[in-house]
Amino acid sequence: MQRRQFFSGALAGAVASAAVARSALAALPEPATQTDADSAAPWRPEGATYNPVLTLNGWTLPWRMNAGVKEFHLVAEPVVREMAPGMKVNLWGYNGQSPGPTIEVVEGDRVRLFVTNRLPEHTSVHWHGQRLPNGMDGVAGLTQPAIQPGQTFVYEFTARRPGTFMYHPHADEMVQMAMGLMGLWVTHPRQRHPHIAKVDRDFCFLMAAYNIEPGSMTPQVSTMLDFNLWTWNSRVFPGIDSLNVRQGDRVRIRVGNLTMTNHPLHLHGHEFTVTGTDGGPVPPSARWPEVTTDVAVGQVRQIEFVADEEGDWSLHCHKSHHTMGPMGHAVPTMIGVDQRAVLDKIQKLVPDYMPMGDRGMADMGAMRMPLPENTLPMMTGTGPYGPLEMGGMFSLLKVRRGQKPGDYSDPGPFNPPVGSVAREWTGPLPEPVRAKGSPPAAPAANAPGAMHHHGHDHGQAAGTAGDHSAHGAQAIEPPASAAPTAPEPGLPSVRKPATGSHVH
Ligand SMILES: [Cu+2]
Repeated sequence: MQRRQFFSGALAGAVASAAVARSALAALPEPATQTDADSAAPWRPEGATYNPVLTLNGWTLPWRMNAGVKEFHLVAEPVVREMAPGMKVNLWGYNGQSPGPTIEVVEGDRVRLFVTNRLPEHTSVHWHGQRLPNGMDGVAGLTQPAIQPGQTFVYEFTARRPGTFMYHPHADEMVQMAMGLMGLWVTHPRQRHPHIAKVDRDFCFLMAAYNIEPGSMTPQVSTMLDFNLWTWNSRVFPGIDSLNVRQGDRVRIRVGNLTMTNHPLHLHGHEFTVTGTDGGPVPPSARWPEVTTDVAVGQVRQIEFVADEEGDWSLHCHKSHHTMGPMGHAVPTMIGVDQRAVLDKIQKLVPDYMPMGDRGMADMGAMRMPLPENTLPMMTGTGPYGPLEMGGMFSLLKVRRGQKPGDYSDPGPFNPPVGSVAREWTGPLPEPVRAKGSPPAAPAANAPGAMHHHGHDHGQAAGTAGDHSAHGAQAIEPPASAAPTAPEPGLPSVRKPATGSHVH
């Protein structure tokens, strides 16, 4: 689907009547816009020698070349962003979308950026992380007058450093960023750089947080800390596109943080290194392996790895309330509380009251609770095996052997090899090792794994025949090598991983 109005089209039509009719704006490139929330295919301008980035649920802003200068036109304006199917919000963005389009150039490029303000208040654009003349730094009041509504300003500088940067207003900043006014900037190295690897896939996204009352459509702009929507490119799970790669690809993910808190970004199934920040490439001697890296406020992190394990691997913020939807606040802890006794009384006062949370909150993932209009559930999403119970900053790295080079399309759910999926076990079990002095918990009435262990004869301590008849019919017999073995006598009951034991 063609979602963009490319400048290539505008260039070809420069002498067409439409351009004449717009003579008042003849000096300005036509502003390209985008409202579709799908990830646009990477944009490779003719003659480009770099591998372009894919902006998750976003796009790259086309430029026009004018006497050796790359000209961009950003329009700051109110936009409607679909955060996930079922929720649309009023934000401020650039060129039809929040965040704005990614600006993608090459080290040494001369760039000219026209910024038109169609917001109801003044603004400016700060080019976060760039080397530039002080007067191009975009701090309203300090380095330039603010851009008043209706005005167009021009910024011009040379993209001197390769790396990942951001752009955002430096005028009424708290309000304008709380409304989603921001974007990413990628400068590719002009030549082979000793600290910048060639990658097969290059993804980027920007983290933003919003506070939108359930049932409403516009962020509360005076919020300082208590945000309830944790977004990547102003999208939340399950509205965030997956990162689809070919097995063996070297993958780079560039992440900027313009929220008001840090986000420990965690990738499953692979180790990565941080190869760059908004300060530039990290020398290889200063890198170390991680599976989680913190992206603090106002920072950019580039992570890189070889995607050598097939599967659907979670990529998410490790703050668990950041992988939840907007209903996450003000839910009392009810674990272990039997609400049945008071339910009648509560429902007399609050007829819609639903008892929940007494066994944890996973019920929320499956429950179809009545929600205010335009509000996403707190925990949502469904995988091949059931509800995912996620929201917010969560997506998938999909690694597939059969993914074609350069093909970014979603390959669908992973089809794991037979026998490689965790499954219910109803055979004999080793006695669980317990902390000394803790009383055994009463088995939950609905827990199929409730154990009936007596004595210490591990070989025969399995559930009774009754257990097997209750839920053993569909049990999968594991391969012989996977059969649990009794701990060897004489070994300590708590073992360190170094012993090679598999008691977890
Ligand atoms: Cu987070």
